[in-house]
Amino acid sequence: MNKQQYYHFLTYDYSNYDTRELIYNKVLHQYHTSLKPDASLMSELDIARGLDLKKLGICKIPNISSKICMHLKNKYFQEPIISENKRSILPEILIDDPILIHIFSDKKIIRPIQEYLGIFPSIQFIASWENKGGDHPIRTNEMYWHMDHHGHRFVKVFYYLDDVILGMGHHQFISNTHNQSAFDKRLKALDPYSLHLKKVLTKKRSLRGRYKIEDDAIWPIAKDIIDVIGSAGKGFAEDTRGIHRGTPLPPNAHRRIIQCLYLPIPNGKDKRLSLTSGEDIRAAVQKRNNYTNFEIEKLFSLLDQ
Ligand SMILES: O=C(O)CCC(=O)C(=O)O
Ligand SMILES: [Fe+2]
Repeated sequence: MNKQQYYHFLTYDYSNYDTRELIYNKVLHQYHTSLKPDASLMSELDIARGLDLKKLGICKIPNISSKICMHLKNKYFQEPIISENKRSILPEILIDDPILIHIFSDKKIIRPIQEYLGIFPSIQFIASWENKGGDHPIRTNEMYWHMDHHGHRFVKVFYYLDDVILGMGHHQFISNTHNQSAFDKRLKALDPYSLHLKKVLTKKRSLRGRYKIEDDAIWPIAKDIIDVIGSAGKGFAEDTRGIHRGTPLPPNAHRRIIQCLYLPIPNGKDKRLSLTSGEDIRAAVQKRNNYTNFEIEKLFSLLDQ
């Protein structure tokens, strides 16, 4: 396998989970041992959150303040969105924002993710967008049940910038669908009623963005849906290899959000950015979080290539 085929295998291949897991662990061994999770550097809460990620695929993280949310909304979402249903800010712009870098480099997020991934994470990109409800509900692709493909294991951290109550574009995640091996076993145990769901998932795994899962197909596992609601500043971390979606918004409702993707190892797929503010921001993040040189290097390694 060349490098590209190998990345593709880890990111998209559903046929052999065990081989994926084996390769993943082999690659982790190539990193410096100090980047592995170390209980002495973690609070009990960090460890518990890492375990939630492992078990459920989602965990709580500390919220950001409403003042910061207001600042970010004023900075990036001044212009009202009129005709579109979704507006995104360019990742190239966001990656240059020291406030966002500090938010997403905080050890209270990083340590649980490290615990889950088995290695200190790297930031792949930062994203931010606004969803707006229209008179005729138009659903973006992310408003259908789906899974993301950024590698064998990865984490997205989200912060709502607006208050989000049920039905106002809240995010949903189906717990314990992120680990393919466990999920497949669970689907098997649901037989015979899950036959349709299994067919639908197989189709989604191979056709990905070219196929939309019908909402009702997920009923056999609907009891495990986690609805994420909260005030502006609400944060959560999720392995979005699990089944998730944003929900459609009613007319004129808005939901603004910031998000960061963390990878354990490169995936050869996502765009690379450069951190133009460079050394200063690195030094500030390192100092604030007490990161070692290896850690700070790993945190920003994907951004600078
Ligand atoms: O908008 C949402 O809540 C879902 C977004 C999503 O699917 C993603 O960021 O991967
Ligand atoms: Fe997604």
